[in-house]
Amino acid sequence: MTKIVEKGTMRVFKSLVLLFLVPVVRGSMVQLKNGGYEDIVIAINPELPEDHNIIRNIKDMVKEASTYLFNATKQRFFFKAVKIIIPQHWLPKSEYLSVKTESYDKADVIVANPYLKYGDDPYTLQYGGCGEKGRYIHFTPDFLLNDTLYNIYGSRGTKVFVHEWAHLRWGVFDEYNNDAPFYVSVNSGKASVEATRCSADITGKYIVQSCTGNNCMTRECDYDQQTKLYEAGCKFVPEKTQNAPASIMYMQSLPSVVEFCDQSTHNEKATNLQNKMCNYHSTWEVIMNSTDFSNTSPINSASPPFETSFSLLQTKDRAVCLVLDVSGSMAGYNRIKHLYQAAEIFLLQIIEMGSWVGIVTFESTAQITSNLRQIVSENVRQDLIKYLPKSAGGGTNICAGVRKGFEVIKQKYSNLDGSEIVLLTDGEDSGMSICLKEVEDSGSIIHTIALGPSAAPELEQFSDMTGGLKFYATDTVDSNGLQDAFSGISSGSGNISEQSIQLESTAQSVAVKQWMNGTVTVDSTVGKDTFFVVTWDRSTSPPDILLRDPKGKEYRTSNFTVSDLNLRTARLNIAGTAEVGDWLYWIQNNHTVSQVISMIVTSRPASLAVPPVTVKAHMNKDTNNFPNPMVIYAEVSQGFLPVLGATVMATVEPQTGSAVELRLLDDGSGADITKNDGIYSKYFTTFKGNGRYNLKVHIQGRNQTVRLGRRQSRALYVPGYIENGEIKINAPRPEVSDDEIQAKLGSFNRVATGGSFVVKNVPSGGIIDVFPPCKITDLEAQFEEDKIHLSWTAPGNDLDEGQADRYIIKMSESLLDLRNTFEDATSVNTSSLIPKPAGTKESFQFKPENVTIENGTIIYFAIRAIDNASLTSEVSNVVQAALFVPPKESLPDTLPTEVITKIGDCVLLFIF
Ligand SMILES: [Ca+2]
Ligand SMILES: [Ca+2]
Repeated sequence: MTKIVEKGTMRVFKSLVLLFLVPVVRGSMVQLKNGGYEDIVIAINPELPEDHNIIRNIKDMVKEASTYLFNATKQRFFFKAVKIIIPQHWLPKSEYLSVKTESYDKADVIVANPYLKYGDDPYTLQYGGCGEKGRYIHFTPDFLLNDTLYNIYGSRGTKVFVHEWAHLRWGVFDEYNNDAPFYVSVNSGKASVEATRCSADITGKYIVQSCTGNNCMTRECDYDQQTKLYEAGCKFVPEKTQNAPASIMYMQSLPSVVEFCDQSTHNEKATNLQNKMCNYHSTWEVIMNSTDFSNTSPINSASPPFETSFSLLQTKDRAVCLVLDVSGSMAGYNRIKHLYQAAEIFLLQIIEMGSWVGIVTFESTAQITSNLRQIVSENVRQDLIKYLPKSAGGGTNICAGVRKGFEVIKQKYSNLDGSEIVLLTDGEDSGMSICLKEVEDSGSIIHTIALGPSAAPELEQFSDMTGGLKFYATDTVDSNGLQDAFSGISSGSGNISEQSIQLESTAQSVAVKQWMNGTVTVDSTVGKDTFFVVTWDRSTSPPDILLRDPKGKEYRTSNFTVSDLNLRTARLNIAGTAEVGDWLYWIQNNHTVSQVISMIVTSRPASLAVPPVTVKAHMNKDTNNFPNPMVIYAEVSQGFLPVLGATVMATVEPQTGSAVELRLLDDGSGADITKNDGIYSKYFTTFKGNGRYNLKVHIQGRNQTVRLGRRQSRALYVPGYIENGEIKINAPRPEVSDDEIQAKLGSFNRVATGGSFVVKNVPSGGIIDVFPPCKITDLEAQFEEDKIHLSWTAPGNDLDEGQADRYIIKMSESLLDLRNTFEDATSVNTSSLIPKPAGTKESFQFKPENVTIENGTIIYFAIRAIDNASLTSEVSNVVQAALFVPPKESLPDTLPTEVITKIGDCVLLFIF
């Protein structure tokens, strides 16, 4: 009886897991209408010098790609309308429109220099699961301008853009693998080493090249006696003329390649990310599963029904109006004081120089308290804070506030395009819907901050419709919710060198005469405009503060500026560039009762030349239905380079109940799809009820932290071609020395808010276990003499948290049998195997029974974990253990020694 119930639960969960994979749009505003993609945003980085060839080549690329996409998707999709965002400093032209709600930060495609010149590989930042949308496509200006790169990536439009678009839009993965370029295959009893590729019909030779100066030699690859695969440096060089039409996700540059691998052409044995992430399904099957596919039908036409149209939008000065709720409820819980403290941080420390700011307050009616003013000096900032509200009373009329905010923007601009409203409210307002349409059509971006448990549930709609940010702050004083929300509203223009960066935001309740002590590291990438802010919540005078810089210079309470309005904030602005290193602080509560003390530190980049370390944190979706799990991501980078080895702690604060702390990992297990890519991930399952939740992350890097190059989901850099029997090797991909890409970053501190999300359908009362262990994605297998050695990262009881109860390991001679009918495969005796806590490396050795291991033996393995509620994880990645004895005469003499002459970017090979 119980068993049946369990099985039922499992089935429900399985379907939920599928639901969970439905892609979410974040940032992107792309719409799909009758097969045509509209509102694609391509943004040019504000640092790039004016060059109209960039615009011309973007247009050519997308137009060409539209036809190619149309054919590759069997007359289903094309690119209909594209917006290109042009930097503010480029000379204005009459045909440029102004940006509305589009921004660099939310663009689908960005054009930006690589940081540290490490090549022009186009790539898509993609770290969700199979079928989930990517973040953005990155093209370098060089890639768009330098036509000689055609030999390497193929034509921009017909090839590369479609390859990257498939990553971005449909969540498919690469079918090559630079980390595992070869695998062993057995065909009709004969074992061979094959290049990781799709389809397997693509022909070529295995070539290794060595160069002295301009003289290069090539020969066929030898086997590596250790790995039993080809030697290091061996490359699969394809024939230029092929019959195989697939696949775009493998080698888009081959002239014959015009299709995605489908069920019939797919190579499920290839050791690539597509197979691992998408359960050995082809890219075309994943595309057919997308909502894009189910929402469209093929178009009866030989070419796309419309040529791609382009509009050019130019960025202008940032204009922001704070629209602040001062209704009666704001008087409770010290809300109006917290609002003041937080808005003051925004005006004095966050909003960028040159921006325009106005202030509106509202209750039943709305009032302009400060007209729109440009931040041209510290004096303007100091002036503006005088107009922040200090008292509350009256009803709540959100629409009145927003309309007044629009009025303020129109003091400078004839329309609202590209302006921003920061809307803060704690109240319910049933009348909000009357201005919904007005807000949607306004052209203004609305960032919303919901304060306390009663803020209008429709509030987030304003953000969703206009592409604004969403924040939620509780009244819990020691979570700094409001300050973090205001600190998170920096410009989305991509002008990172102007932006304020949060180094610390921490608070705690401190008993009478007790201390709050801590360290904040100022790293060399920041240090300009550094502020240390101490707030407290009860006493009328500040606590005793001692702050010591890395050189020993001390700052005391008397060095801090304390407002005489009893606003419970003490602020220190460090002149010039703050000293790099550890800043230590000691703050004593000298009040007669315990009170909450907080320390907030912000700074700006130290120089234009060195990009600062930045953090972007977010959940995998904005709204979640229980019991779907969620995933927390934090992307830590310097420029476009991932930052590795950082300690990343996420704090998730629910509307009711205490906050949950989780450590995010970049180890390629559980929710983290790629190891060492600077994307730190973790499942979130500890739901504490329905309503809003708030995400914040703390990042700490200690000396071991390094930066490292290369992103996944790139267009393949083709090593060369064989054309008419002649081997043409491309210039090797520009490699960066280890020193450059593994620079020591030193220590650093960062805090980032991940905004808010909403959870629904959490049952009231106790929650039964609904989460199985997560899918194991890093199973590895090896023969060790007559034994098999398996290793993987332990999942938990609930996805990647806790500890599983037991493992089931199965083996088969067929990869797909393990995926499709795991239960029917031969079991491995795991009675001696007890799961370790989630995240621990597991290792298991055994002697397979009834198997003769000889040359050409390939056995596939897969594993599932079961928790103490008998919930079973999905089937893991399937791995092979292959015994392959390379032929003795592995260096054939059929390919003679060759001399190569370098001509331009291409290398010609003459065979004598
Ligand atoms: Ca990662
Ligand atoms: Ca569980």
